[in-house]
Amino acid sequence: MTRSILAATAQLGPIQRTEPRAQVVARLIALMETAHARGARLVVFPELALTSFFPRWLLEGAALDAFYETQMPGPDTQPLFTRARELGVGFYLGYAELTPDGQRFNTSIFVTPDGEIAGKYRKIHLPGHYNFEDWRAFQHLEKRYFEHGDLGFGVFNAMGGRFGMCLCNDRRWPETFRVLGLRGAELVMLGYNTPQHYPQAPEHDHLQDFHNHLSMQAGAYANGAWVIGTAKAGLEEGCELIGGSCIIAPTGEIVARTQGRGDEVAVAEIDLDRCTELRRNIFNFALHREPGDYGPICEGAETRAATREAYTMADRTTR
Ligand code: CDT
Repeated sequence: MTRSILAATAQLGPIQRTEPRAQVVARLIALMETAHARGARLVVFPELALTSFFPRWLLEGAALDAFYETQMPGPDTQPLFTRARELGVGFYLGYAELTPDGQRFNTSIFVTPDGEIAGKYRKIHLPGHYNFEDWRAFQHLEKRYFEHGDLGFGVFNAMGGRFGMCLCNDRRWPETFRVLGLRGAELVMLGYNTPQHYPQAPEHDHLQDFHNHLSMQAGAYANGAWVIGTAKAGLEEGCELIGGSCIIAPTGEIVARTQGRGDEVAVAEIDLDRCTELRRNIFNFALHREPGDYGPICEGAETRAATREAYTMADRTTR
């Protein structure tokens, strides 16, 4: 039986702050229909795909809560689930999650073609800062608005393959792909919102597209996995976001990519069996990995957790 899936990256152009959820969902459905018309059975949407990238503003109370989903699917997102099921298309979707007990996560889900949520991921590497910093052209308050993801890097069996997820900044960390690779992920799906301007090191602004592809291509190659990375792109509320959404083969080659910074679909056939080209050879983990020499990779977990907690508490006291 072939394990090929025609898959799509479904890039979104900017979402302005006043754009209603229902209108954004209509855009997602239009992208899904375009992908389906081109034969796709799996569609990957961006990170925080239902709203403008709100960590760029200092918000609180109802103004902040308005950006989170308390139900998935909820009234606004149900039409996407319904249409996907009608079309027989699976999808990855990023959104801000507010749980019943008040926890906030930057989340993605993987929905199978029959409409089941097969997997959930909560972002682990949260970039940015906690407090308003007036020297920045725009804020990046992910550390304030989201908790550290508590689900680990899960891998889910569906559609005849093994699927992993991550979100945006996670792709810059080789450990993300390696853990997913060790768990047997054959396709890693991820969405991103990446500003062209990097406030801490503006001399790297021209390298944002390069670093985007460098990270994802390396992650694909070193783990023998397919990767689909999908941007929210374009000029969103004064902040230019990179595009470059793409589908990457286990060899590290980009086999399909978007060309602009608006709503756009790119498709490619993903043969999951091609992962073995790498995993049976150069990256045969059982034969060639040397975990006995990788100790420092996993040291410091408790220190890191304590630092995270202390940092958050220090911020709370100064609010
Ligand atoms: N959304 C997200 O994680 N964006 C980051 C921006 C880094 S600069 C704070 C990224 O890694 O692309």
